[in-house]
Amino acid sequence: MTQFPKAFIFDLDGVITDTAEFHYLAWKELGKELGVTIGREFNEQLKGISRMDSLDRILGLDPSLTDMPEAEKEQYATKKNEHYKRLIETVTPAHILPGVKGLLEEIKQHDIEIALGSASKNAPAVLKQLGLMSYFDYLVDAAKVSKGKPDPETFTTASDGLGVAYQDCIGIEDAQAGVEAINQAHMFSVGVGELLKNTDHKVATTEQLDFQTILTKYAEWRNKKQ
Ligand code: B16
Ligand code: MG
Repeated sequence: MTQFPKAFIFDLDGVITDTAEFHYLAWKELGKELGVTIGREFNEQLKGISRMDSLDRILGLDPSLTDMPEAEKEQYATKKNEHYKRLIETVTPAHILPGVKGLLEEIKQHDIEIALGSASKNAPAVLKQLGLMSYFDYLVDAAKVSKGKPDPETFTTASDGLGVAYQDCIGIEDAQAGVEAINQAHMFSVGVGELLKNTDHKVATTEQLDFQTILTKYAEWRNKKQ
């Protein structure tokens, strides 16, 4: 029997849109104040990582900053977020990554539910700017979970919110921590990015996210589990 999924859970940054660039610009701006240089290569490490964990990694670049008191860290994190919020005001539907809108349409046409599983507290604002809010049946952002990716909580909270069993869900991620989170939630993992490991299905770019191919691979995965 062909197995159909009941829900898709999308990561935001790197899957639906490339907010990583805005996070990068905002951290870079903060870096100037802290006296640390944040390069593009280093920024790769911050993808999918929470705001505070990202700040900790940045402070780790300069030994004189590593024991900064929590209250001061909060102030810097807030400052970065202020920069970031100003930058995302420029986000429009043109910033949706290629292939994503078509995939969302196809999922909806098949009466499959859609949730967001993002580590960003700004996720609802970004979805609104992109004009995609109406596609989503349930949103999980950092405000709803206590443990970030690679912990499975982001994805299990999404499927619990939709009332769907974990094995009936497909998660889509661009960060290794996110792929691990999906796998640990016992869901089918789709990875966007050639370097990702341990995915159940992998594509190089969002343009290659093909609904029928994902469904076929998912059905094979389910049949193997039985
Ligand atoms: P915020 P995702 C993540 O989004 C970003 O990849 C990561 O760079 C960012 O630090 C994190 O959200 C928190 O974002 O500061 O807006 O709460 O990939 O999980 O959608
Ligand atoms: Mg991501």
